[in-house]
Amino acid sequence: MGINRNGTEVPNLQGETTMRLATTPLAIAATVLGAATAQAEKWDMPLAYAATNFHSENAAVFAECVTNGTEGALEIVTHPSGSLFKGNEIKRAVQTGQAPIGERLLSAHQNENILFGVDSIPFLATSFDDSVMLWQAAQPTIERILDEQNLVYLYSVPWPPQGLYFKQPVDSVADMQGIKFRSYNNATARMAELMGMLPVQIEAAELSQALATGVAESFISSGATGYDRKVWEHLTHFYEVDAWLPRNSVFVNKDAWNALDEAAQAVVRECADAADAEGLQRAKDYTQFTLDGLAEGGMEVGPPGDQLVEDLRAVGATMTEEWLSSAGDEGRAIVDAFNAL
Ligand code: PCA
Repeated sequence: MGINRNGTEVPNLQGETTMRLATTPLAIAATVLGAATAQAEKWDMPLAYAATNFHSENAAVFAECVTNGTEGALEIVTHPSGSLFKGNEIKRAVQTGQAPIGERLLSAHQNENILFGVDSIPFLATSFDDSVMLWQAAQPTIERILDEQNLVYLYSVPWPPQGLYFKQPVDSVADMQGIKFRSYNNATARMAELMGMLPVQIEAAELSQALATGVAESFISSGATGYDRKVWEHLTHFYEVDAWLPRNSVFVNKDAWNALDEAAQAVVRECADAADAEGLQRAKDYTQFTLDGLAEGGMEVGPPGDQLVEDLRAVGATMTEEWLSSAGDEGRAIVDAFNAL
């Protein structure tokens, strides 16, 4: 037991009894300070994707960086695969303080603010370099929107380019009619509709099961997610469409952030900047590795045929117009700034 500032006995970590009375201001300060350092903060960090996915591995390194950098005063513990909160629950959980920090695909929240969908405009930014530039143009606005939602933005990492998965060869949009299509955000659902498919929103963590049970027969995603979910067990074709590179962003509940002292905040910022850069490199490294993995699993992996490219461009043009008209001046300004880079 120890003594708190009122002179009453409180338990300490050693379970010892300290009969020192905190009578002088200095002693009180020392006792309070001692209590503050002894009371390490632990942050649970929900993640939606597989533990072996590069986003999750990157987040685990970020968590360790913070834990080590603060000498354990702030310990971050990651919870991958939607084990703490599912992907579609994470943002709300962090906003309301049920979780102090989390990672989420913000483009799935386009219904809250259309600008969250800026990374999922078809064929606008289709390479890692373009993805970085588009985010450079968008990040200040996204940070402001998150701030208005009680969230502090930390870092963001792109997924590899998005391609189409099927269980048969597909040469054009005409070949897709009526297929059940797994979506993960507004853009993927809209794309399915425009291509004559039937969208159903499913978490990546539940993708294998959805394919196994026939709830979904097709989807758009990275080679990474197909690889993570071993989709070669159910599907045969991956077309490298390079439609866009959506992002996962990491953010903190603002009250949890404000409760950290400046030194801890500085450590978190430093680790976040490192995670931003290292995550990008991991995404690049994971791209070819996972495409090779799909092929090794028995899938045909390659570019789409000319007719499919043409059909997808038409769908993309419609979606771009729709996004720009609902995103207004702010959306247009981001796209213009990106195009000017
Ligand atoms: N994987 C995630 C989002 C984008 C991606 O490549 C998913 O399919 O849920």
